[in-house]
Formats: sequence, structure tokens, C-alpha cells
Amino acid sequence: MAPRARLTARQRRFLLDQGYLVLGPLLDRSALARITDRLQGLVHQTVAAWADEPSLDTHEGCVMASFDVADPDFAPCHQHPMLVDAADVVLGRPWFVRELDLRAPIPGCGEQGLHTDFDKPAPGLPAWRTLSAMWCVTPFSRESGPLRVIPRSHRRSEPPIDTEHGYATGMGPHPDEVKITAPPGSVILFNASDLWHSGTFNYTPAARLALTAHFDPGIRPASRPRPGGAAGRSALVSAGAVRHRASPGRMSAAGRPGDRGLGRPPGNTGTAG
Ligand SMILES: O=C(O)CCC(=O)C(=O)O
Ligand SMILES: [Fe+2]
Repeated sequence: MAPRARLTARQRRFLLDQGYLVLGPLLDRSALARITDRLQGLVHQTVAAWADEPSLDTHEGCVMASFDVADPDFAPCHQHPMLVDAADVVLGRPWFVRELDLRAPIPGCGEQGLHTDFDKPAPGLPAWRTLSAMWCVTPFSRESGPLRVIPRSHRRSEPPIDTEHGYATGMGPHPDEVKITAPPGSVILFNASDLWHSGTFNYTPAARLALTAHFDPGIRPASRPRPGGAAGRSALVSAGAVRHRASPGRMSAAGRPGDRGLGRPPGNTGTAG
């Protein structure tokens, strides 16, 4: 039987209503092996560089990198028909792939405060300002530092954490949180701009590898350079040190590695990352 190419009506409803959806595994064995090798190699190289040069920014033990969207090894991570269908459903046409990035918390790292990736929406913005497709390259178990989400929080006007008081970091467990567990080759679709979510602590002896494709509504702005630079190669931009590029309305805290864990209230903006 040919692989399913479209979300079922139930999956569409779940994604729109809950703000996330887990699919898969969707990657075939050879594609997953290529991706795993690339990312594993990058993580080893970066961690070795950190060990050799203690002054390097280790991003709280997370190897982060951005890849060229044109890199053939990663094509299935944004061209898979299920993702195309999901982007059509939540963003409508046209849309484009803004970025492809790795976040790999090494053992003993990865915990973040609950946050949204973008600032509070202004009136008139599309309901879904971005769609993130986070590929589980290594197993997402409760121990491996999986993504956690607060289902439906993208539909609420109030944040699910107390943002009024001094210790409002969003770091602790949340009664409504769902830690997403899934085997390698699965993908978590979620509304990173408005659904409250975070990375969690990696208790295992291996790095947790997640490669995320970010889909945005509209047409790629002509002036925004492609991640990886003009050469069109798949580049690691500085040793493990790429941060998300700012997009309109993105939370400023999200642009600074280490700060993203602070669970700042929406609207608490500073300089754009
Ligand atoms: O890596 C994860 O599980 C989540 C990362 C995240 O939400 C972020 O860096 O904004
Ligand atoms: Fe995030």
C-alpha cells in the first residue's frame, strides 16, 4: 500500500484543536540513517570543540545548528507529503520553509521553561503564524529530554503559567503538560508560535537529536538570507552556535540561547534576536 499522503479528518481536527500532532514513523530507514549520521557527527564534533576550547559558548549543553533548506539529505524533513498537507491545513497557501535546525541537548542538559516562540499576536495576524515539524531522530522517551506541550494553550488568551511573580520561570512540571514520546523517524507537528511548550531534561547517556523544519505563511522574504549562507551548502554556522533567526513578532527571549528557558511572558520584548 502506498504511504498515506494526507492527514485524516481526525488528525486535522486534533492538530487545529490541540495545537500539536504526532505522526509516524514517516522516514524510511535509509533517509533516517543519513540524517542520524550527519547530526551525530555534528554533535560529536561540536562537543569535542567545547572540550578543547572552554571559552566557547556551550548553549547550556545544547548543540544547535541550522541547515540549508536545499540540502538533499534533509529534503524529506520538509517535503514529506504529510507535512505539505499539514502546512496547507494550518497556514493555507502560500507558505514557505523558513528554516531547518537542530537542537540536541547532551546528557544532563536540555531543560527549558515553558514558552511560546513568538511574541503575543497582534490583531489581524493569521491564526497559525508558524508550523514547526520536529523530527525525532533519536528516540523521544520520557527520559531522553522530549518536547513537552500544554495542549490547547494556543487557543487561550492567558498564559498557562503565572507570569506575575518573581519565580515565573515556567521551569517546573505543569499539571497539563504532555511529554511527547515517539520512536525515531516520527515527527511532531506543533504551533510553536502560540502553543506553550519546552524542551526537557535529558536523563539518558546520549544526545537527543531533533531536527525541526519551520513553515511560515506567505512568501519567503527576498532579503532574508538562507540559513547556511549564499553558497547554498549545508553549513554549520559557527561551532554549534546557531540560534533561531528572528521572525516578525518572535519573542526576543527566544533568540538568545539560554534565555529561552525563562518562560517570559508574551509581550516582554527586548532587542530582536
Ligand atoms: O528542543 C525542544 O524540545 C524544544 C526547543 C524549543 O522549544 C526552543 O528551543 O524554542
Ligand atoms: Fe520553543
